[in-house]
Amino acid sequence: MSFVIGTAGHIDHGKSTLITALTGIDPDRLAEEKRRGMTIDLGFAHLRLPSGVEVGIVDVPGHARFIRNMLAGTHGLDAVMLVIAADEGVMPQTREHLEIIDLLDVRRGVVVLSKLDLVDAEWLGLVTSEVKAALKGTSLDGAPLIPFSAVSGEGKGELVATLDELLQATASRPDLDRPRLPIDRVFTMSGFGTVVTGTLVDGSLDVGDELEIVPGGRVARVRGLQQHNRNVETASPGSRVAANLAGVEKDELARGDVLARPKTLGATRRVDATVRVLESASQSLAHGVELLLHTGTSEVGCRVMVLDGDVIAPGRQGWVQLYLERPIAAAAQDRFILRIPSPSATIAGGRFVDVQPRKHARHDSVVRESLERRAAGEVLQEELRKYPRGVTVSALLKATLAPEADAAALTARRIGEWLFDLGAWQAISDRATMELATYHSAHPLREGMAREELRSKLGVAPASFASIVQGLAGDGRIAERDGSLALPGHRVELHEDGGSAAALLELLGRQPLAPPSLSEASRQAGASPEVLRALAQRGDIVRVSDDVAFTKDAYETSLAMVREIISDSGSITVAQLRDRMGASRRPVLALLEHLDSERVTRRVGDVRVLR
Ligand SMILES: Nc1nc2c(ncn2[C@@H]2O[C@H](COP(=O)(O)OP(=O)(O)O)[C@@H](O)[C@H]2O)c(=O)[nH]1
Ligand SMILES: [Mg+2]
Repeated sequence: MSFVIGTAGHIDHGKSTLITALTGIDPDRLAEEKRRGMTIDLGFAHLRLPSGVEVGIVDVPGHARFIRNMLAGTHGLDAVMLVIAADEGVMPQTREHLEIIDLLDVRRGVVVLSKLDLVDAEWLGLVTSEVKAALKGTSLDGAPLIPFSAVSGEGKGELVATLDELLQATASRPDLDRPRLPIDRVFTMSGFGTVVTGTLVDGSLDVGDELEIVPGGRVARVRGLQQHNRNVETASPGSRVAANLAGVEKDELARGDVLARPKTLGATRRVDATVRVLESASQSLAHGVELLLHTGTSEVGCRVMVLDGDVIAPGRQGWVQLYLERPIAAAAQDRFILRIPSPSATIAGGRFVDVQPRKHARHDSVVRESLERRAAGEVLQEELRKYPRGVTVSALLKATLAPEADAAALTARRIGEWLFDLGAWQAISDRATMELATYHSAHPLREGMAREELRSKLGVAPASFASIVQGLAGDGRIAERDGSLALPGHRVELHEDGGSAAALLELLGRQPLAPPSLSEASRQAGASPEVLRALAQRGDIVRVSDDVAFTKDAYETSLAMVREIISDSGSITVAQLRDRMGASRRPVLALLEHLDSERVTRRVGDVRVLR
């Protein structure tokens, strides 16, 4: 089992020192950090707790100016160590980090009262009550408070034991078989090439995996993996991971990009979200305001559309649609923070509910109800509703990170890889029935509508149409006939033709084995091409060429003659058949060529034999 914990707290309160005390690793790795004695960017360390639990540790900067780095470090935390110097007590970034932890819903943590060596018992008592008050109502309310001194080492044993206990009671990160590695660091290592690090969630990675960089779509291969400086073949969710990537240069990657299996994670410029505005916010969250969105390890400018009302007041919750300046990788349920760029301050945070939403009208109760159903857990079912023309399983899963099993449990019409919301399927079925009925009444002599015509009438994509036809046929709503589509009850009715069909059959039947030219006979009978097609489809006539047709009986008779002659004399010539049928050369030749193309006979020089 492995977990990731992070630090939080005001600058100079002893976060980095605490990590060194726990792990022997100095998380301040940059030269500038060493020189200035302060954390600027994320630092990393690791620890094995007495129970054997492996812990990756992310150290964050406390300085207000580097809060964006702090936010990148809070992604994927199982627990947090909020460090508060006992001599200073609760300071501005103590509160801000606590608010961020609360908005991101990090529910487990310990509060370390550091620099114990600098205070007396009485002062410690005062600070303790101040800290407890600050935690009230946050996700760390009731978290253990552990006094600690990096100078004397006091409290270290208790802290380690408390962390161990806390993590042993923590469920390991879910493995959804949909690995996501939001990148927090990119560098090159000589002899290895491009290396990225991050906190892995939602699935495991293996050496050799092909991964897509979202957004952007570049594909890279995992050449090597490390966890806590050890080479591993597989990295599991809930761990700090360094991945050596082949096929991508350092400058093609950046913090905020996410590695995922190809085509399993989407990029988006619009999200629907539920958001809570901080009680302490200096202003309401107003419709139209431009803010900074932080999610995963990414940061992007966004504009807020408040869906209900004009503002969301401090302390209140509401629905928003966020328009992002550029696409980011995101999935439903991901947490995020909204910050005012200047003067820099956290204002709100929440959870994405839909990462591929339509543009919404404001104050629309239908939109709100759909979002509420999503927030209540019906994510996939709601997602499906967005596709009135159906969606493939993989496309549906992509926006939600839901596992394949959830797709199987949907209330939906499923045909192969295509899923249809039941209401949408009903609408498609009704539309198809209506279009075919209209077509049949306009063309009573036609067997059915061309497939492509029905597809365009339904307005569905070519990719889904075969599945739709299959589904409609399976439901008994349509029938496929000779490549055209019809209502199952449709019959070509020749009484609609004003008697021309009967007249034509009569003309062809006068001298059945020596039929007149079809164009001439049709003209005389007044039979339209429709009528000819209908007669042929019904099998009343057999057209052997454009201008030659036999009645059904005459065709069968002449076919029998052909077989007979060939079986008597081994082959047949045009002249032999012409004499036998008593016809002119023209229909006889057309008949034999038709039989060649029907693969009944085969031409050999001047004669024909049976195939
Ligand atoms: N006396 C005392 N000083 C400490 C303790 N922990 C950290 N410090 C000092 O406080 C300063 C800031 O510590 P640092 O770990 O960089 O704080 P951070 O900004 O929260 O990471 C450094 O000079 C440390 O040596 C402690 O327990 N006791
Ligand atoms: Mg530090």
